[in-house]
Amino acid sequence: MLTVWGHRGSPNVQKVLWACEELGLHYVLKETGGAAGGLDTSDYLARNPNGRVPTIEDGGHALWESHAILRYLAAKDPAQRLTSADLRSRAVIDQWLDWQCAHLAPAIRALAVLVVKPRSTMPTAQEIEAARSGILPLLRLAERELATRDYVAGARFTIADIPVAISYNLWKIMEPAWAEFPALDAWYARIGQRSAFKPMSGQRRV
Ligand SMILES: N[C@@H](CCC(=O)N[C@@H](CS)C(=O)NCC(=O)O)C(=O)O
Repeated sequence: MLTVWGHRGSPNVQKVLWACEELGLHYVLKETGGAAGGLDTSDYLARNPNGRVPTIEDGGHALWESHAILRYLAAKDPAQRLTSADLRSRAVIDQWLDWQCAHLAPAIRALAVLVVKPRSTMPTAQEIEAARSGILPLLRLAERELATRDYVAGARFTIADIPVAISYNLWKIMEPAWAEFPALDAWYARIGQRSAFKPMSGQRRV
């Protein structure tokens, strides 16, 4: 049995829960972080010295960092449904996982701290424009790529789709009227058909 520590409001936890659902894994979610707290206990820090969620434990082996967890779960699946046994195809999946983590997620977060997270002051129009200008080139890149294929890393759904979709969901929550990305919207609608998408259902969706 797999144990996941985290809470459903966390985008990084959502990635892991979504992958578990895709793979049909039985797991227990131990509510941690967010309103549940518990990230600073010695028990939790022994499993995850970084003190963040998600963390998993599988057969006594603890692992943290959401993308490391996605890679682990996908690689462990004998059928390799969410990854590829082919070295180059797997490297492309890794490329998009790293792109989301290094570029897209920080850009989205920069806007979220202005318009979603509680703040004592209203953000200025210039602050919002600056944050948008960090996101839009990245989404335009993704738009061009997704105009050429059905999924982020190729012709089928893989773990590369999960973080990008979670970031795109946050973008759509923050900018619901933005209509510049038809290929991204079509891909997101395609992904929304997946029954394993339900870990996201605690979040507002487009
Ligand atoms: N790079 C880490 C980031 C982990 C992270 O920052 N998690 C956030 C939630 S998304 C967290 O633990 N925040 C404290 C909390 O939720 O209480 C990962 O991908 O797992």
